[in-house]
Amino acid sequence: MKIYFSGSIRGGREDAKLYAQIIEELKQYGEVLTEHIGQMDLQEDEITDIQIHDQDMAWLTASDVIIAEVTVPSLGVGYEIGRGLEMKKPIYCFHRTEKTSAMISGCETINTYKYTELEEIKVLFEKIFKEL
Ligand code: 6K6
Repeated sequence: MKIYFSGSIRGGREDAKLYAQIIEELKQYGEVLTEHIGQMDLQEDEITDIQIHDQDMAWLTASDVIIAEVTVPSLGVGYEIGRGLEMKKPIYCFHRTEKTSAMISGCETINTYKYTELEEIKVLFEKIFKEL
């Protein structure tokens, strides 16, 4: 199972530690293609935006499922969700805010979950990956 984890980078890094914890949890279900999302010390200088986009699109295409933490609003995460939908990938979005964008929660083919604790995500992952 190839897992594409999506989380904010230039949209804001306040949840980076949480992304790392989610990625660690996801690893028991398959290969996480985007482990760098949880890195605390990002080095963006060594890679161009074109390289970032093209590599991520290749990983997105290769993935079997997309898991996105959408609490911190991010253009890149929204773009990946939209492209993933076009590719008919199963998509699961998680947010801690009361609401997330209506374009995410209002899309019937995106599975959206509100949660408060990482523990809740762990339980949801068990259910989700059993059904995939
Ligand atoms: C190097 C090491 C870690 O990150 C880098 C360079 N930057 C990016 N590398 C890989 N994917 C990226 C990078 N910047 C954005 N993305 C993709 O867009 C990720 O897959 C995220 O899910 C999403 C974040 O978008 P923004 O708009 O918040 O940056």
